[in-house]
Amino acid sequence: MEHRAGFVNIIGRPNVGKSTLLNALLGEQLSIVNPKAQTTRHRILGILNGEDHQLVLSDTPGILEPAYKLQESMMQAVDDALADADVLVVMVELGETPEKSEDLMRRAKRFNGPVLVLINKVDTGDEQRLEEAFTQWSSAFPHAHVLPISALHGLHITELRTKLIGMLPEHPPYFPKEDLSDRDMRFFTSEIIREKILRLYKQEIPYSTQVVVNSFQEGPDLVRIQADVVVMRESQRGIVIGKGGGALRQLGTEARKAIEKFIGAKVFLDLKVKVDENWRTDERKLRRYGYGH
Ligand SMILES: Nc1nc2c(ncn2[C@@H]2O[C@H](COP(=O)(O)OP(=O)(O)OP(=O)(O)O)[C@@H](O)[C@H]2O)c(=O)[nH]1
Ligand SMILES: [Mg+2]
Repeated sequence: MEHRAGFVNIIGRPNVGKSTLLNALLGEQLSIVNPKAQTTRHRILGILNGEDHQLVLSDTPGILEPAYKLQESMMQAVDDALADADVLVVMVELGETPEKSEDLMRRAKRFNGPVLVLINKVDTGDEQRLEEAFTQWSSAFPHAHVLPISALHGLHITELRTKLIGMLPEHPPYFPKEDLSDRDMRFFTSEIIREKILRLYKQEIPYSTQVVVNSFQEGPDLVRIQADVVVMRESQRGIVIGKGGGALRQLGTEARKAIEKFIGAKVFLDLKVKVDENWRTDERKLRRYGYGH
């Protein structure tokens, strides 16, 4: 039997819906999604397995002009995804123009293989805006297929999945067929906690925070997890903990519930807040936290 397999890597500006698309194609809430920009910090693989195909999707951080080391490592993750893609998915949102998306265009133009441009969030506009976007993106990428979708509402996702599988080269599977991702439970646990931080805290806190899962012990009827919320400064520690520990308690409760839902088991979550001075600007610290190569 002919078997198709390959890497379909999604790139785009922050917040356009890349992680939402990965989840929609997989039918699983694998990658965290949030209305705030710069939610995704790593390249995350989501693997869609069928009897005669293996579609390896990559979610990537949103493309930006890096201002500090963490963001540089995020852009390295994007460049890695450009290097090994069989198919490149360029995701834009309705209202975005090629002129304003220079960094995205520059990267996408470097890629030599087949490109699919997805205009996401079409639910937010009307026919006319969609037509304008279609014209602009088709002329920016004359050799690409341009497809309007809504990742959030599942519009054209089934067709897209079929189309992507059809674009894969003939190849044996890259990963065991039961794998869903290259990441483990510890990683997803830390991401779920980070998503709650994005949701519960304002301003610079989510961007100054890193989550480290130190232990993940599966017992017969309970998973015991200890994790550190790492901030950059003492003042941020106070904010994360909140008056009388209230904010941290809320974070703990919400994160625990979300982790329980993800892993399908009862969880005991112990969260501690630690300060690691300027962790996001220090290359050695970043590497220790799993960023970069
Ligand atoms: N209206 C609408 N909102 C969407 C759609 N797709 C995604 N969103 C919303 O857009 C926001 C950002 O979605 P994400 O999937 O986190 O975007 P991203 O591109 O992964 O963002 P970064 O990881 O920060 O680069 C979330 O609030 C989503 O619910 C869509 O089709 N329509
Ligand atoms: Mg994302």
